[in-house]
Order: sequence, then structure tokens, then C-alpha cells
Amino acid sequence: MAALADEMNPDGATVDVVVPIYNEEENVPELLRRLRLACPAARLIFVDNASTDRTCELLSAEPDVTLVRHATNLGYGHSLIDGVRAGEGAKVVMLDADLEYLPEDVPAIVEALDRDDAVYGSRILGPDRGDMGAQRYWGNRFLTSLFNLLFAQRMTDIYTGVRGFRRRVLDPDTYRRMGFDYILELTAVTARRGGRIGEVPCGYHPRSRGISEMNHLREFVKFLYLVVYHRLTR
Ligand SMILES: Nc1nc2c(ncn2[C@@H]2O[C@H](COP(=O)(O)OP(=O)(O)OP(=O)(O)O)[C@@H](O)[C@H]2O)c(=O)[nH]1
Ligand SMILES: [Mg+2]
Repeated sequence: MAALADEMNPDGATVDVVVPIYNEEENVPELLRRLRLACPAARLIFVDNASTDRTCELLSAEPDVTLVRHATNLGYGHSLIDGVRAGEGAKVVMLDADLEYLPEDVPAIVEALDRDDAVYGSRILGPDRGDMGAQRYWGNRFLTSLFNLLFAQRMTDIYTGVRGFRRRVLDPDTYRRMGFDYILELTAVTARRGGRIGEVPCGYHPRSRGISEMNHLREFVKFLYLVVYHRLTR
């Protein structure tokens, strides 16, 4: 009991949900509603990456939300790292803000963190894998297989947008990659520590609102470089 109390936030939450967010004003109301329903006991930590729309205005009006604000765009990875720093829960779940991933899948990740230090939501194991589109599906399968080969894991979906960690395996001061490539670094460092990265099925509804800003080809090429780099150096 004392150990559990040590792992809690001051407000009693043992789970932090970290949401990196950038220009998602259209998604904020539904995201908040569904997150509160799905994870009523979690601390909700949003990291705004210098949005230029009303994202911040909407979030700052919510008393139960912890809002971290970047004055300039510091990258997706930097947002996740700052979100982790802002919380204290023993379990941390990172969830994209654009509702491509389901807030309703967070509780299964939290539960699975009782078994593994890291648990990723897998679209491949979930009911919506057909919605990924051929390019994204095969690109992700290829990269995940390469990662498995080099890091002795059995993952199916490394580039998912929902993943959880026991806080004790996260080390915010040691990461160097601050963009989308942070996910590769984070996953590689976690795997190199010897832990199995578990998975649970997750849903996936490709973005219907807001604008995708990510350059997938550039991230693909960067991944190839980084996966070999991390295997050789860390
Ligand atoms: N693109 C982008 N997204 C950011 C940034 N900072 C935080 N985010 C959030 O990170 C999440 C993932 O970004 P997306 O652009 O949706 O990336 P993605 O899901 O891989 O790409 P799509 O499938 O095209 O949506 C979203 O919830 C964004 O709001 C940023 O600097 N750039
Ligand atoms: Mg997205």
C-alpha cells in the first residue's frame, strides 16, 4: 500500500495520459469527452506544440486538464517528453490527439502494463487494420519487422499513435530525438534495456478532421537510418 501511494500523483492518479497536440481545435471537444469517460481517474496532460488555432484556448478553459505550452514548435517527441515530465503517475499512456486512435483503448493498455514495462496499441491486431491503406500498412510492416530483427522483439505496429510505459523505464533526460523519430529512439532504448514490448489490439480511424502535417516518406527514410544507428550504438 505504501509503495502504491509512493507511485501516485499528489491528486491520487496513478495513470498519466499524455497527449501531444498541434492545431487540433476541431478534435478537442470530442477527445476530452471520450477521454474523461474512458479514463476518469487519470491525469490528462496536454502538450501544445505552438498551435496557431484555438487548441490552447479550448484546453486552458478546462480545469481538470494539465496544459503544457510550447512557445515555438519543438517537435512531436519533445512534446511527449515534456508531457512525461509534467506528470508523476506510475503508468504513462501517450495518445495522439487527432482521434485516429481511440481513447477507449487506453484502459486495456493501462491494464497490460501490469505485465510489461511497455505496451503498444497495435492496429494490426485490431479490427481496423484494413483502414490503414496499403502504403502505410506495408511500410509499417516492413519497418516493424526490421526493428524486431535487430532488437529481438515481436511487435506488429511500431508506429502506432497509442502506447504506454511504466514511468520507471522512461528517462526523459536521455533522449536526443525530438521529432517523430523520437518514437524509434524511445522504442529502441526500451528494447535495449531488455524488456519485452507488449501489445494489445487497438482501433484506428484514419483522420477525418483537421490536417495531417506529417511527411511520411521523410520519416520512413529517417527510420531506416535510425534503427541501424541505435542498434549499433546504444
Ligand atoms: N504533425 C505534427 N503533429 C504534432 C506536432 N506536435 C504534436 N502533434 C500531434 O501529434 C499527433 C500525431 O501527428 P499526425 O500529424 O496526426 O501524425 P500521423 O498520425 O502519423 O499522421 P496522419 O496519419 O497523417 O495523421 C497529432 O495528434 C498532432 O496533433 C507537430 O509538431 N507536428
Ligand atoms: Mg494522426
